[in-house]
Amino acid sequence: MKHIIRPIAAVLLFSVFILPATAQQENPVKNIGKVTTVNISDQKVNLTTDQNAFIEVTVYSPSVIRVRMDKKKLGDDFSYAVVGKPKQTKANIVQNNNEVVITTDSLVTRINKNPFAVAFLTKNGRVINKDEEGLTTSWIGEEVTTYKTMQEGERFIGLGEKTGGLDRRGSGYTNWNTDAYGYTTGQDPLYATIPFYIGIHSGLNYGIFFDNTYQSDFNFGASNNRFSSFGAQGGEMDYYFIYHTKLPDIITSYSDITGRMDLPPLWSLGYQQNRYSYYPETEVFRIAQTLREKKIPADGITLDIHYMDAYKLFTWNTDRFPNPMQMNKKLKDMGFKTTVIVDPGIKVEPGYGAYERGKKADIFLKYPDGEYYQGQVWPGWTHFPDFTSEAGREWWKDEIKFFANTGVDGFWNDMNEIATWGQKMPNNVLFQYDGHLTTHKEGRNVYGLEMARASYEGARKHMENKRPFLLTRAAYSGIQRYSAIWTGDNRSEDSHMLLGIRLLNSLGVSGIPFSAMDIGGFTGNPSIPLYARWIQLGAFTPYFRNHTGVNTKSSEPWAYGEEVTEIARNYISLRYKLMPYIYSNFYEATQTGHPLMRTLAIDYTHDPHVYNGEFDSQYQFGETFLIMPFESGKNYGKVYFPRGKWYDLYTGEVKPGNQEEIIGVAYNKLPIYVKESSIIPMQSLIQSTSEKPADTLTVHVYKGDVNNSFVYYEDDGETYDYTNGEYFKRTISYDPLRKTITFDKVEGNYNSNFKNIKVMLHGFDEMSRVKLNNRNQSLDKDFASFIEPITRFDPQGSANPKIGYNVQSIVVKNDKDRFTISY
Ligand code: NBV
Repeated sequence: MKHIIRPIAAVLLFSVFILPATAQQENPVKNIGKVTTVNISDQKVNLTTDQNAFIEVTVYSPSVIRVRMDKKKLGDDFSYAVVGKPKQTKANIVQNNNEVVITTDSLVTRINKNPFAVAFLTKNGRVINKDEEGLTTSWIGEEVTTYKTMQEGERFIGLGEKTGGLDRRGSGYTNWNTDAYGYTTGQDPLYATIPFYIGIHSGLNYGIFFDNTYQSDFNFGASNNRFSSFGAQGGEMDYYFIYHTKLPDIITSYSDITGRMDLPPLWSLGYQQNRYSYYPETEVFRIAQTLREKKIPADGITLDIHYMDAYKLFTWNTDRFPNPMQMNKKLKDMGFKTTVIVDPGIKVEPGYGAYERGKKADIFLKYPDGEYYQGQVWPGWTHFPDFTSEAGREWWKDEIKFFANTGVDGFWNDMNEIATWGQKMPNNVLFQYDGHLTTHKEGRNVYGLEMARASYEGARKHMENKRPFLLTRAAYSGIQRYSAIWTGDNRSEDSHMLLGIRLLNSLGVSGIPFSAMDIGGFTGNPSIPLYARWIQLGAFTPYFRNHTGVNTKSSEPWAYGEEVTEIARNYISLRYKLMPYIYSNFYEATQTGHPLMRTLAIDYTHDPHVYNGEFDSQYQFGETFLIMPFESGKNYGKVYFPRGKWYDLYTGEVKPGNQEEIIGVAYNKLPIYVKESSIIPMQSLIQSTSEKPADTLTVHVYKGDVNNSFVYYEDDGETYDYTNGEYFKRTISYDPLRKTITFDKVEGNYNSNFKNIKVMLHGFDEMSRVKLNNRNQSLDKDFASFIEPITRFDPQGSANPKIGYNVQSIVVKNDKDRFTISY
């Protein structure tokens, strides 16, 4: 009996004392609630809810809707990322008892009133994306999260510098800029915060940019089968929803909001030789000289922290670099530009100039009691300029003059997460946040962005009409306006080379076209084949820099033996020959935000193969080249050819699209294919971009079944004169139905480097003549060759056949007027 009475008593006790208490307990998750007031004005709807939430939905453009929410009145509309303003847009906004409906030319936004929930639909009623109606938006303390219904088969790409596969479905990510020395291939977070992703399902695609600089978290169905979500530890829920039928247009709209890159200096697209660190000056010259002697084209030398006096910023170690101005001048005469590293930490040392000047200007980060924050990094205890204050940035801009005065052309912003020897930085450090005083919790993720901004603006201020080059490790959305980004301290491993490709591809879909990884790996030493493969791939990354850590083997292209030297020379040379193509693609990035490294998801969004882990590191370099990044040491491997036709770069052999294939992979050749109908402008080999190429531009045209066009762009590559019309731009188009290749009339006042254009025809039938503007012209026999044979495979030297194949060509004048070649 006793054992029955006991449980009954327990149940009674539970219901009397515990249950009512439970029922009265407040729900720790505070939901946004049901709409109580609606205010419609022009392109905007303001709402409040019974839970005292304030909401604002703004039509930014026909394809972009911004949603802001807070559990108090919305604050000042301030963002470090956003530069785009709402465009005057025709929007029809109506309401009834249950909902508010906003209709634009491209989508329908339905705001449900009870509970508040948003759904975005196509004009014919298909759900693109909608709030999870049970969860919608809620707060746990200060943490705010919006939950979206997981759509059938939904995939997620983007979010910037995030490890893992291309498709992020099933994973969760955190944004908290972190010094991730020697990170693993699955580590998260890394250095940069780009809270923008693209959702893809059932033939639809959309983007979401969540503009909040607190630590943010994204869940794409990680450990849950109900929703995708995004949220932050504090601040407003503030997101931009972007819908376009074509994925590249989503990237363009995102870059309308957060800005696009400026044209980079041409030299920054050449090969850059780095190490931690080249010193003294004689060593720098040895490297520069050897690159020239070995005929390995190069444009940049980078100086890492050892150029400074005891790691003190804005100083030179004069034993190692007695006359930096003279050195930089000499390097320039050899065709090299100098980039220096800049760290944010200023050594606390009475008498040290930058420290004294910083104190005087009172621009360092402070604790709430007014004392300067000190963190430990290279020079020992240091203060950090507050780049989130106008005064801090102005101070830095003046300091930058120190380098500009010695002929430095590039500024490499390191350790700006902020890195303090891998230690946690205290949260009570205050950030000015430009008039919105806040703590480390909100300031950290934009520190790198604002440091890059100050460096960029400083360089612009002191370099007159010359374009500076900027590189940064930490970042937030919008970084593309100021700087290129590199993926920090990777490892010399095959998996890191492939991860690096995916990181750069992901940065590319996230609005950052100018990116890099340390070629060869930063920690450890690559094997010979790995180094060879990596340098080949490096030639097809936007910023091409070879870099390695402090205690590692030398990583110059000749450090891995004669054969690798030849491989490196081949691919670096190919990059230089491709410069007109690459530069034109950068021009495209400045206009549309489209990246150079294009994951196949950009152009083949709804082809499931693209997301298959076997193929998800494949990418296009520009829209033309299909690059197959293989691990080193593989003799064959499986690749996927998306729809269309693909030409083998080396043999001209055509591969049909829409199929998987096992291909042979040679150690000395990176598998590269050219898309049908491609138009590729190339120039003669030069050893640095300061050298003028020969006066004929070669334009390769590959026969295909689809129309294609390419915007060719040229300017001085150095100044801002292009903003005054000093450029040379024309569209080149290929029409297979009409059988024409047309060079449009040139726009701009710049005189091209090229007097002639040689058009090389790939895959076309043998023809005896073509017509140039209706006049017959005969064709020449020609040989298309992109790389040289390697000695090992060519012991007899020139006796061995060159790598390439026969084509036909025609040379025409580079006339500024429109002209057509028809066949
Ligand atoms: O300045 C030294 C290194 C630099 O070479 C590297 O590229 C950065 O990511 N820097 C980090 C400082 C810390 C190295 C352990």
